[in-house]
Amino acid sequence: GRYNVGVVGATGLVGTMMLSLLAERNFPVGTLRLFASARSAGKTIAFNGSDVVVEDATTADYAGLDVVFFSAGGSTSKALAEKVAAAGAVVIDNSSAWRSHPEVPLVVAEVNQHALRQMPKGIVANPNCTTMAAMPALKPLHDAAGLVRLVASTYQAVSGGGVEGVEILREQIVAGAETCADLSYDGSSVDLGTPRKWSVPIAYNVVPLNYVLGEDGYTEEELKLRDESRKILEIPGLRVAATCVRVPVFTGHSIAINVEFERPLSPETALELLGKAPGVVLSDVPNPLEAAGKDPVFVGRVRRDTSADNGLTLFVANDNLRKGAALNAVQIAEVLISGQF
Ligand code: A2P
Ligand code: 11C
Repeated sequence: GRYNVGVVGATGLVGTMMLSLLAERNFPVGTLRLFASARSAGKTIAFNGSDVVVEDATTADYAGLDVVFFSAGGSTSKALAEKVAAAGAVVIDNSSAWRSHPEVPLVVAEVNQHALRQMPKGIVANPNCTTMAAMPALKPLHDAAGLVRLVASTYQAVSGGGVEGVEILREQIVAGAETCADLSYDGSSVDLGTPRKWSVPIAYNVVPLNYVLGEDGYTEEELKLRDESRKILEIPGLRVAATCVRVPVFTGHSIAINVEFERPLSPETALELLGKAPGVVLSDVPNPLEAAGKDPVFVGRVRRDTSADNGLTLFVANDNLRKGAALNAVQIAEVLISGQF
């Protein structure tokens, strides 16, 4: 059969990627409807050769849709997801709005499809792009040795911050292009303009305070990594400490990961497990340019963490718009329509 599909946030980076992937993966789309803010209502977006008119998400009538993807921020999902589910669609939500709700499964396609068996609200949540990059690699290691502690230091691309994040990095790179080598001696020697979105420039720099603070001095992004990892891997007591850093990369979130297990796990065994893990590709030097535009999580630098008992350290890189967001959402839809989970 064919499915009537909606995309809320269709003008955004993730929404645009969802449309590409629906086409690329030949998802059986019947009618496609696109939604965004009132600012975009009336614009047209091409899909499979025809132009689709963007509707105002707030005032639209959602009747007749089977699957609706949301990627228009947490407040839009909080306001609209239940209404859209009540109109009869399964909602696949890419925002943080529903991830911690006990009646909403939080699903990584390769890791915990079985969680889709219980979705009483008709809403399924897609993890944060940072969490997503780690899960396909950590799951087989956890199954083998019992994960107890995770330390993650991230290198996150600006496209995780949407259209605006990409534009800010581009502007600042261009502003500094001619004279950037002067920064070797003095970090204030090049005028990169007034910082926007982040409190300090992102070009030629790194930003270790990516989001607003939550509890204990951790940012919301860092707490998401903790809470989402616990829920997806089903390890409620998992000890997690994360430092989430924005770096001047356009697409591709990378993470330096240190993990501790209940039982010993050698780097050789870990590599063997990772080599056959779905959604994982081994790489000698996993990096965001390798990952951008590709589906898998690239994993490498696997070695013993000599500072811990039963510890390993590894490095992962993944396209934050594809697997990190749109791809996993489309994969969830594919699993749901297959009925096999
Ligand atoms: P719009 O383009 O009309 O602002 P990104 O994070 O990549 O910038 O994309 C955000 C997406 O969320 C866009 O499609 C944007 O639409 C949409 N969006 C933002 N605010 C709202 C809102 N209040 N209602 C519906 N869609 C929204
Ligand atoms: C970032 N991970 O890179 C964020 C974007 O909870 O879905 C996605 C935020 C979220 O900025």
